[in-house]
Amino acid sequence: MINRNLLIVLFCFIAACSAPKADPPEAVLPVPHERQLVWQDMEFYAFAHFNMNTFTNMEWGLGDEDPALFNPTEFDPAQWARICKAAGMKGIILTAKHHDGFCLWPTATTDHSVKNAAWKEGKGDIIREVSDAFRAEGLKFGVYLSPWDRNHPDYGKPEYIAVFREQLRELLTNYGDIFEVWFDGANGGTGYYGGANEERRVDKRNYYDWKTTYELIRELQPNAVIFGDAGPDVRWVGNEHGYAYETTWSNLMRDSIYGGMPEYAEKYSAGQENGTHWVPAEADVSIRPGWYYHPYEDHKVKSLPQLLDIYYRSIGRNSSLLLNFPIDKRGKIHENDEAQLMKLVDKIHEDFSSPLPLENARLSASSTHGQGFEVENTISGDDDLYWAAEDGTTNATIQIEFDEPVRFNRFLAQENIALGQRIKSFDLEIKTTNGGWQKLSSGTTVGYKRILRLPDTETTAVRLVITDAKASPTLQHLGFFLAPKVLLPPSITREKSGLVRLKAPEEGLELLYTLDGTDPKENGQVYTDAFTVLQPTEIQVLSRDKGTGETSEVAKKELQIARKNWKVLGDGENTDHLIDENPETNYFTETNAVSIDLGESYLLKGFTYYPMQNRYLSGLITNYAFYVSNNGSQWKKVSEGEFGNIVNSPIEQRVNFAPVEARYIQLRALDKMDENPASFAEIGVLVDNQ
Ligand code: FUL
Repeated sequence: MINRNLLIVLFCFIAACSAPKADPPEAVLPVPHERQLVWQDMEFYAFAHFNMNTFTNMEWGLGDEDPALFNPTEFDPAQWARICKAAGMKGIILTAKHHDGFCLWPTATTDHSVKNAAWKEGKGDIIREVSDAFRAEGLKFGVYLSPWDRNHPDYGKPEYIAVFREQLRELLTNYGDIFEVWFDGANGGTGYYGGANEERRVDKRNYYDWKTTYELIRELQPNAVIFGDAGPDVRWVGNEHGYAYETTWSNLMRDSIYGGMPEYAEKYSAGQENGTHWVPAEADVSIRPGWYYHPYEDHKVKSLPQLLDIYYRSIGRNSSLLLNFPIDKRGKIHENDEAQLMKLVDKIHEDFSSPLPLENARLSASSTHGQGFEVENTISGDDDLYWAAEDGTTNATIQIEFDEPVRFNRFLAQENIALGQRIKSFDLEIKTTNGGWQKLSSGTTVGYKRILRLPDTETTAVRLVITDAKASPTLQHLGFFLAPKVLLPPSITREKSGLVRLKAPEEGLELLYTLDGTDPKENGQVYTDAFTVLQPTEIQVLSRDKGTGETSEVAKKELQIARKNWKVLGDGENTDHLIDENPETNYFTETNAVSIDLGESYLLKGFTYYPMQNRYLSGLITNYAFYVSNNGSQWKKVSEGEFGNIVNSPIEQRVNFAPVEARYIQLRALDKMDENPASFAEIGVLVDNQ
C-alpha cells in the first residue's frame, strides 16, 4: 500500500511542475540590444597600442613620421593571444590607426601604412596576423580607428570622411567578425596634414556625419558594438584611470552628447537614471602610465593593489574593463606587464574561490513576482533564471539565514539587465549576536554586476534591503565571498625630519618592523605610530594578517642620515623638494647645479641622485660632477661620471667615492637629456657606516 504522505508529496510535486509559470515582468526602458548583452558578458578584454608611436617613443605622433620606421623585430601576436587567454580576457581591440594616421594594414586609401614599412619589406599586415592569432585562441577581435588623422592632407575637408569610411569598410570586410569598433573622442588640432603643418579644428558634432558611418558598420558587422563618448552602443567611462562610479547607470541621455564634448566626463559619464538609451560604460586604462610603449616605463607597470583596485572599481561597478598593453618594439607584450597581469588574475581567482554555500542557507524574499521567479533562482547559477519582486513594488528584502556563523568580505549582485536597470539603492544588513539587525554597507546602482568590498564580517544571517528601484527589482545572481588579504609588505616613507611611516596595502593587517637588520618575522615590533630614525640604518618590514597570522614577504629599505638640518644653498623655488625624501616632488634649476649644507661634517663615501618620476621627463642629468666643501665656498671635485641608461630607466642612481670629510655637497649637471633646466627629485649622501 502506498504511504499517504508520499501520495501528498507526489501530488504537490506534480501540481508544482504543472503550475503555469507567471509571465515575466514587463521591461523597463531602455533595455540592451542582443549585441550589447553578448558584449556585456565579455567583462574583461585587452587593448593594444602598437603602431608608429611605438617606434618614435611618442604618445601622439604628428603625422609626418617616415612609415619605414615601423619595424618590429620579433612580432609575435600568438604571444599576445596566449597571455590574454591565460588571463581570462575575452578579446582584444587594436589601434589599427592612431592620430598620426599610420595604418597597420595595407589599405588602398593611403601610402602611410605597413605597405611602406621596413617590416616584412612592406608585405606585412598586422591586422591580419593579430586577428588570426586571437581567433586561433577562441578570442574576439576589435578595431580602434582614430577619426583624427594628422597625416592625411584632406583631414578637416568632406573628402576625408569618404577616406575614413573606406578604411572602415576595409577593416570590417576583410578580417572576419569584429566585436567592437572604437572611436576616440580626441579630434582635430595641429598636425602634418600632407605637409600643410597647420592647425585644423573640426565641428565635432557635424563633421563626421556619424549617423551614416554607424549605418555602414551595422551593414558590414551587425553584431559589432560601437564605442564612443556618445556610444551609440558602449560609452567611455570618462577617465583613463579605469574607474567607474559608485552610481553607474547603463542608461544614457545619448542625444545630448557628441564625441569629444568637453563637459562629457563631468556631466554624462556616470550615465543617468532616466537616460533614454542603453549605453553601458567601458573603463579603459593602461597597465603602464603611457598607452604606448616607452622603455623608461618598464619599472612603472601598475602594482597588484593598483590593478586590483581598478578591477573592483570597473567590473565591480557595472562597467567592463579594457586593459591596455603598450606593445614593445619587438612586437611583444613586455615580460613585466605579463607578470603584473598574472598577479592580478591569480588574485581575482583567489578572491572569488570561496563562495559562501548559499545552497545550504534558507533564502526568503519579501516579495515574489510569481511562479518561476523565486528567490532561489539567484543562486542557481543559471543565467536564464532570476528573482523578481511583485509588479509595482519598488522595495524588497532578501534574507539569507545560515545554520552556522559564516565569514565574508565581498558581496556580489547582478540584475537581469535584459529587463532594464532598476535598482536605485540598497542596504546590506547583518544579524547581530543579540538577534537585531545592523547595517553593514549600502550602495546605489547594481546593473550588470556590482561587487562591494567589505570588512571581514561574521554573522548567521544577511539581509539585502532594496530601498528604492525604478520598477519591481530583479536579481539574477547573488554571492558572498571571503577574499584573502593582499599580503604585500607595507610601504615605507620618511620625512625630512626623519619621521618614518608605514602604510598597509589593505585594512586588517598588522605591520611589523626591525631597525637592526634582523628578520621582522622573528623580532619585529608592531607598528602603531610614526617613529623617528636619524642615523643610517636598514628598516625591514612585513604585513601580517590578523585573522590567519599569515605574513607577507619582507621589504627592506636603506635609510640614509636624516635631512633634518640640511639646507639648500642659494634661493629658488621649491628647494625643499630636493631633500624632502619624497621622490614625487621635484626641483628644477636653470643653473644646472645644486649645493647643500648638511648642517654638520660627515665622513662621506658617496651620493645618490633620484631622477624625477613624472610621466614626461625633462632635464634629467646624464653626466655629472660631484663636489664637497668644508666652508661652502671652496669646492673639491670627488667624482665625475655618467648615469648610464637613466632616460630609459629613471631609477635612483648611487655613486661611491673615496671617503672624505665634508659639510657641504654640490651636484653639477655636465650633460642632460635635453635643454630644459636640470631636474631633481632627491639628493642623498652615503656616510661611512653604510
Ligand atoms: C585617447 C587617445 O588620445 C590616447 O592616445 C589613447 O589612444 C586613448 C585610449 O584614447 O583619447
